[in-house]
Amino acid sequence: MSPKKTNLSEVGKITIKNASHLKIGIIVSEWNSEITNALRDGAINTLTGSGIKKSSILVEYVPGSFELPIGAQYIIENTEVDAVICLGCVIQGETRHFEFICQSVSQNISRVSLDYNIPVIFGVLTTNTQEQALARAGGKHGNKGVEAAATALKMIQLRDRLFPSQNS
Ligand code: DLZ
Repeated sequence: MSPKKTNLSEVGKITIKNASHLKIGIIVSEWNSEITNALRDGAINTLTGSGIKKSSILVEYVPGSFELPIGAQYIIENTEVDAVICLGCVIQGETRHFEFICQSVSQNISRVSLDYNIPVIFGVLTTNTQEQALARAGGKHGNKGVEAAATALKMIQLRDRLFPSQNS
């Protein structure tokens, strides 16, 4: 039986303990900026809606999605963030660029997360067309930035449950 499909855009407001003490990094790819800026705004609204101060959300930019992992690593090494959200949009073109970028970004976001023991969230759209991307950046399929922010908050909740003394 297939698992129940959950659209995290519909999770609503996530209540998180000590939200006002949390710091979140957001790293945004400038490639396809109309889409990635919409993802960024969705993520910020979700975080502030859960009680995180706007001044505790650090937003930085990289040229393309390929640079998201090193951007996340720079943020982690130079700030005290509880999670980093990586936002990008890779649209299939006529060459194999798409495959190389998607593979590298997904593997390296995962690597940075495990190397630094911090949630680094994969909020990267990988679509065939710009229309499909727009539909997932505030259109009929929700906003992947909202989902990425909700995922970051859920991972922080998990950390706080499993390591309560270190993060209370
Ligand atoms: C070069 C490139 C191409 C063709 N397409 C995209 C894309 O759809 N989305 C994206 O985020 N970035 C793209 N890039 C740029 C690469 O991510 C990267 O910035 C460059 O290859 C330089 O390393």
